[in-house]
Amino acid sequence: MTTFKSSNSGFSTRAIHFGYNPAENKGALVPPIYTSSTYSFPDVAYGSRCFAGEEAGYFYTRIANPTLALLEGRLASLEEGAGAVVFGSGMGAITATLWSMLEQGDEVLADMTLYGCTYAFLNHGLTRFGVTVHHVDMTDPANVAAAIGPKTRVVYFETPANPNMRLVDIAAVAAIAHAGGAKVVVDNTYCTPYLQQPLLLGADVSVHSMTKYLGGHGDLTAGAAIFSDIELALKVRLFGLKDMTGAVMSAQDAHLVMRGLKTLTLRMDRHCQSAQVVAEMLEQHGATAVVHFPGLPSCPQHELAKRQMRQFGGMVAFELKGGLDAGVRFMNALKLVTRAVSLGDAETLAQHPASMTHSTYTPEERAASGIPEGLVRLSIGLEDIKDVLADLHQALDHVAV
Ligand code: 4LM
Repeated sequence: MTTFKSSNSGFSTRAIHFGYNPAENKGALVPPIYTSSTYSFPDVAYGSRCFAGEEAGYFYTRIANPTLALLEGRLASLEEGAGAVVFGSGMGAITATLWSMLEQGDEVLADMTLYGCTYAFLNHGLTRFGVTVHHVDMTDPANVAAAIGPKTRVVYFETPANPNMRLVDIAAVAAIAHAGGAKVVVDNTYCTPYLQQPLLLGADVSVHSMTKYLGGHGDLTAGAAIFSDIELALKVRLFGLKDMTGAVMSAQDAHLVMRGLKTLTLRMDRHCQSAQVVAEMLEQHGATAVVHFPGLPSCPQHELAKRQMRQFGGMVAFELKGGLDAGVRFMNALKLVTRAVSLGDAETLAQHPASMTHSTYTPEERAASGIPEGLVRLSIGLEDIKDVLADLHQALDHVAV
């Protein structure tokens, strides 16, 4: 693959240019979108060699496509991986990766807090196929050391975790996992490669929902897995993607993600800046009981966040003193801030994890996972901060009456 303006360039430069040379594409500034699902073979022998993996050519888009390959190269470069595979959704990336890494009888050690559908896949999906899943509180790496066993193949976590913003020390947990013979998969969706680089801290795989910040505009669903080991990347492509899930990404969406990547650093800087302002306002407001944001000095993991993240992200979670009832009244009073799931869009979004993104847990499981029923989650967008603050204030006033 062409690595024009490649490895020595800065992050933003690679996000815009990596792997593409207009001179090789009739001068086109924007890479072409290859919509072809299939590819012609000059003769049978060539096609056979492609299928046997002896020839690197394209033959069917569910396995590889030039537009997807450009995005994959760019993502691997941004997170310093050996390779990447893209998918039709974040759940496609997570399921294809784990299907490829696990066999019947294996065990997964997962953090206690995970995005609802990941939790469901682990506990209601993989367990039906002879994989055992244990959850521990990974905010303390000692819990990982205590729970890891000879059958643990994968240690899995999100940091910050969706929705309660708890952090996991990637380097510490990766060292423990590797000493125990397990591989580490980190969901880096909340941070993006710009804010956090799990592979450089020792993780083996970094998974993303590109539906969020990487796409950045709420107009596509996509996922990615970035690998430190190219052999594992190949296995996930040829088994997890091709045979197990078929969760292929569309070339048009790959084009949109690459368009989003061009402004990733600018958008993330703004998301992070505004989220800090919102978190500080909420913490000082009399109606809130607790605010979860790693950029607050009051956050018990603030020092870890400073060490592991470039900035503190665009997500804020909080509980009101009035609990669930107050949270519902607050959300219903919002005018500019949009009541919607998902995150990382230009629009500021508010959602209620217990009844929406984390309704795949039972109430008892939510309680054990540190997800309070009254928790409200905000994805801070790119609007003028004064307008976001004004809307949050008027909704908080509504709760007070
Ligand atoms: C949400 N999240 O939270 P796709 N990993 C993380 C996520 O937050 C999500 C996925 C994977 C939300 C969706 C409704 C940390 C999704 C799954 O939706 O399959 O691209 O990503 O609001």
